[in-house]
Amino acid sequence: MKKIIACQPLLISLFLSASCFSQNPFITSIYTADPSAHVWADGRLYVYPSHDIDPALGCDLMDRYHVYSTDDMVNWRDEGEILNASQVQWGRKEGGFMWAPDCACKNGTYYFYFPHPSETKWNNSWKIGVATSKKPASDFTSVGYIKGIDSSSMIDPCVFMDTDGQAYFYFGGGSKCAGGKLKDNMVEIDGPMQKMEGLVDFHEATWVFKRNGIYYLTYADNHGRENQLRYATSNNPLGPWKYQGVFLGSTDCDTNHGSVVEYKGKWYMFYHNQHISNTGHGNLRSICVDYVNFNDDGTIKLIEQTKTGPAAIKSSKPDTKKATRYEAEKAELGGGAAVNGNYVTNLKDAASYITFSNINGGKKAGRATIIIAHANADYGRIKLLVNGADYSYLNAIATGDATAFTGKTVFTVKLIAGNNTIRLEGGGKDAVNVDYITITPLD
Ligand code: FUB
Repeated sequence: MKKIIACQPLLISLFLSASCFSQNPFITSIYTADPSAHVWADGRLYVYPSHDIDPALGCDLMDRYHVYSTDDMVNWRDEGEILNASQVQWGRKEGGFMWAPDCACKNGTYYFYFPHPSETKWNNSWKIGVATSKKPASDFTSVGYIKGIDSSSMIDPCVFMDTDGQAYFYFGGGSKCAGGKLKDNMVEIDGPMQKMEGLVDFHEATWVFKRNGIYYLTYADNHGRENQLRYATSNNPLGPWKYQGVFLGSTDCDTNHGSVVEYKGKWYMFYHNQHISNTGHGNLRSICVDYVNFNDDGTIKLIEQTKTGPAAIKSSKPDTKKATRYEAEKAELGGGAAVNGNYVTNLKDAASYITFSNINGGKKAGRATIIIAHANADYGRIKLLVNGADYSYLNAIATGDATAFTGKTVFTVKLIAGNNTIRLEGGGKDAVNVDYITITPLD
């Protein structure tokens, strides 16, 4: 078996989309759900979703969060993993159950709020954890949880920052929704939490935003096996709320969960469906985005769920960075993976692998984005290991033909300084052919 790797520096766009539309789902390399979107002071829009782990076991195995950002609504940057259940000191010892999160920013500190149980009996021990960072999408440290709130089924935190700088905290599940003020430290509730009055058929997934002086509270209902999103309005961030109806129909998942945000003059709805996994009501979900349109009286028109997604808006500066390309056919191969001309064929069974053993991490450890260029007729999966750390499965979306190398699976990891090893293993779905990988430092 050969063990030679070719390195060749090149300048590429990190995020590959040549389309004028984002396409839905817009994140395809891993499964993501429950997107909370925010625009921060650097002018980028950040999405904080939860991460469905493949193969799914209900929502039990969800144990980490990735973040994505954009400045044009089409080219999305994978910012990498920001928190793992193993880093939550007070968390359930078995891990898992890192459900729908949210993020807020106050005085230059980013506060990441995430629901997670503290006990094996997860459903009675929910807490809302907090992790903080000086950056929007990296270097988060778990700092504890919000004290003194209900632990039974109370999930899905949402933090809304009003225009006067007051932060409000909401959460809810199991048909109960509560809200209250946050103290300036952003980790303690100021006064009692209040039941949100006026919501009809509330299930979970609270999101609050403000437009033209009207407060909106959106939430998932209990509709059949496929929840819808409903909303209510108020002239007060803590209600009482006036019920307004359904504004996002079922997306074909059991669950529904989303956020509404304004970016560069347009309003967007982030939500999830299961169009990639197509497992029928499954827990392998993918995040999508479409326009939100309002009527003159402030009510929301029913969201049109599209395959194209929104159009690109002008980017402030092109996101180009220096990438290094490593040819797959020059890496170490085994278990059925074999060279075919200038690419590697048959990455399929768990035993098959491609090992790139001299990936250059540069002078300083940091985040780097891996792009795997692949071709496969049907849906494939690739297991990714970096320096032995198992990132589990990435999706290799079908390119329609086993020689059409249009597939780009994008994923951000942490590399150490100097030499790194990246190993791709078969994922047991359709055979994947790999042409090359590129590595682009992010930090
Ligand atoms: O993703 C896990 C859970 O499913 C979320 O917390 C709920 O809102 C539902 O989407």
